[in-house]
Amino acid sequence: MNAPTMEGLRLNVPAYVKHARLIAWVAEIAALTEAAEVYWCDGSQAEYDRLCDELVAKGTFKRLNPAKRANSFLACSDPSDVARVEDRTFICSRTKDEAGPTNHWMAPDEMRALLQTGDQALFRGSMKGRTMYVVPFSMGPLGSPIAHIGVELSDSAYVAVNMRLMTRMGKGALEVLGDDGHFVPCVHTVGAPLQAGQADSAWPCNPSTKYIVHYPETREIWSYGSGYGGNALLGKKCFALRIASTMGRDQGWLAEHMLILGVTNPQGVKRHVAAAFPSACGKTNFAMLIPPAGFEGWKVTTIGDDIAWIKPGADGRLRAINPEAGYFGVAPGTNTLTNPNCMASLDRDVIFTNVALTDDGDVWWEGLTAEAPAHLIDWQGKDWTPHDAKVDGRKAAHPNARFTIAATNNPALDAEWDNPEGVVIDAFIFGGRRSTTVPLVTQARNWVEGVYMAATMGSETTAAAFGQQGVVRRDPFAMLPFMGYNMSDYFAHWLKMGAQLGAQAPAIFCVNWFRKGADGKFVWPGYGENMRVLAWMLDRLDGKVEGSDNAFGVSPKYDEIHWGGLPFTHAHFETVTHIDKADWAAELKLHDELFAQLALRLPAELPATKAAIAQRLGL
Ligand code: SAT
Ligand code: MN
Repeated sequence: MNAPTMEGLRLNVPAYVKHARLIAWVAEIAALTEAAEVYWCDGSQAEYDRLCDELVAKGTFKRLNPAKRANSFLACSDPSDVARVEDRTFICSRTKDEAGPTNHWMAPDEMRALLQTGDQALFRGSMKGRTMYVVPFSMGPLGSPIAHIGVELSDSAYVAVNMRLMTRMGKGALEVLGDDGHFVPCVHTVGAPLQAGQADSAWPCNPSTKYIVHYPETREIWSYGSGYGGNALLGKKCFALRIASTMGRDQGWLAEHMLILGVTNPQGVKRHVAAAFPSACGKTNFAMLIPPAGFEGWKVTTIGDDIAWIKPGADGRLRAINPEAGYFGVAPGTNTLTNPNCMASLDRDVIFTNVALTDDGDVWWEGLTAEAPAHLIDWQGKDWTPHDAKVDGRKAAHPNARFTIAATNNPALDAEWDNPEGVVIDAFIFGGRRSTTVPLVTQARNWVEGVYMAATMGSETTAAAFGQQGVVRRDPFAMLPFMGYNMSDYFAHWLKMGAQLGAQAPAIFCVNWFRKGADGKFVWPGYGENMRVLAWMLDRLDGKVEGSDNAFGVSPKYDEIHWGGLPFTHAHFETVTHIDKADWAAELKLHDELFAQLALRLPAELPATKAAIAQRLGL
């Protein structure tokens, strides 16, 4: 039953593919899944255009009005398939302890029986009637010493075209792989086999059964039943975070849920920072920030908007690359005020997913314009008018609607974004979405305090994942949904990296753009105005400002922030920076809960840091 039989199936291996192990694996998966056809992606523009045309013909894509948005498409998903499915995500390490208490775990053999080897295994025959696309990709600049190669086998052409925008996909990646290179095998099926003569749906998926599975020891990914985002574009969260985090632990580097940006001052001095925020907390906006009035001559440039791979260089300093080559960003809320660079990036060559369609063949989402168009087709294909929003709050675009674009669309793209050596990281920033408690910005006094801040980070949940929204959950390092191993071991890995870096270690800051006033409204204006906080951090690196010591680190004095052009009073400042003793007493209890959950392998430095904070608060 396990032996792959190749009767009747041609593998269509292109002449340039010489990697015997790769070919054998493709044959094995094609046999297991009973794919009707195998197609090897070369990553060319002609191939992309052809696959997009096919997706239009199938009804998965609508071509947008080229006069409005050249070469762009809209896909609308099945209503059951709109976000990452965290409760269906598994880390199948040898033991449960290695996955840790924050991950779902199943024994590898048990999972393999369920997916691959059992008589009723889900992948058996799962690609019937479908083409299996072989999608080779490089995470990181081709040939970079920080980059790694993956190959995704997927029965979704939507995945293939998205992967071309999101990664360095095709022949180039295979060239790097050579005839014996290591690659991370990624198997993906929408889990909707077609019987002979059965009509396909526009968004095939399995509405009831989904599995997003990682085997950290063998570095494999198996994804079943979803066609959406991080569930299906396996280079992203599955490889670049969950599998790569374990590679980083074993090999002495970091795979982080971080944007990377460059910031250049008017004197031409450039710094780089990497910043971690949970999904849908404005990482893309921060990475594309346009400095506000009062910051003439400053420039912010994007290296990455979601993921960073970071390794110590020969000089002992940390160097980072963006393993991705595109952005899969949240559309709702994006507009010419919140993110002008992003809007410019969306002019052409975009794949939109789950936004609304306008009557003139363009797209719309909540927050794009102050007033909604009089009529739209919503993301579920239904007529929509502003009246619908008033009556029952029905949204035209799904709150987790996305755009996919190549990084090269971004007018603020950093000149070094494709540099195989990466960029030197001067500072790390950690930020959650918190209406209360956490100040606008604080700097950790040392690496251990910084690791504490990152480890205990909390955030209010968003639509990026299935489940209740707006509840605070601990999201250590913004990695909770993306950790490939035991969270406590990950904290220990960070502490060890810091000890090795010594004086070369980047500074660590904690930020919160989301504090609300008594009226329930955000107090800090955010977006481009975040430049003011960024500038204070750079001043700290340069030793230009002393800040003021508090229980939780070092925060700016009011006068240390450049306020020019922004009416932000002392009272406003107090609202977003105030450290309230009662709030913090409650907060530290929540840190305790996290530490209790992670107690088994928790590094002693963390409870010790908590005790020091409690003492400073006089608790
Ligand atoms: O995981 S996705 O790529 O779908 C988006 C996210 O959660 O950041
Ligand atoms: Mn993300």
